[in-house]
Amino acid sequence: MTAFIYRSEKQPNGDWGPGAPLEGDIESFSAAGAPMFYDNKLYLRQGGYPERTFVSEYDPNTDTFAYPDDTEFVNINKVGSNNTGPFRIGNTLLFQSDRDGTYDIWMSEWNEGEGRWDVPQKLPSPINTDANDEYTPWYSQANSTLYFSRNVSGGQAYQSQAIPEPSTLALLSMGGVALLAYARRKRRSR
Ligand SMILES: [Ca+2]
Repeated sequence: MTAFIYRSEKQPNGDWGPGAPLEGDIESFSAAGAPMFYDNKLYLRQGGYPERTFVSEYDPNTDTFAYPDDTEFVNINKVGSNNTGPFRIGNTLLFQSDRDGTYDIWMSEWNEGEGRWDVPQKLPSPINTDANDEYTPWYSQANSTLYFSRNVSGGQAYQSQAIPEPSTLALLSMGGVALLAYARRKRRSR
């Protein structure tokens, strides 16, 4: 069975139009999870387990999506673990992975010379915890904030503050000098 990714376009009157599946070779790819579109590339998760990240090239001339490929994720889709929930901003890719126990948020930098994402680094504490799952990273440029989920009792959303850009997290991961006021604030549950 194939799970399609649908899209809906906003109408002139402000309403969302009816959903329609993406067209192109992507039609024969069984996708799962929320995709992320960036710079004419659709980052998505293949259905089933383990969870792996793929990318599909969008052709604006034909309005079609190519069959997803995972070649550039050779360092991301580690065998024996789940690696998905991709969020790209610039040349930084954030994703969730359980390659080191519980789910954590990892980051990787784009390697233009090799045409693939570099060996990822796990974001430091207090973003990640050994005891709980952290996933679904989403970085907001508007307020320089990383949003993510942590699976604790009841489930809660977290945000970390004062991260000028995701690549700054690499300095923290490597134990570099942290010039940032670096804090976590738990959002009120509703
Ligand atoms: Ca964790």
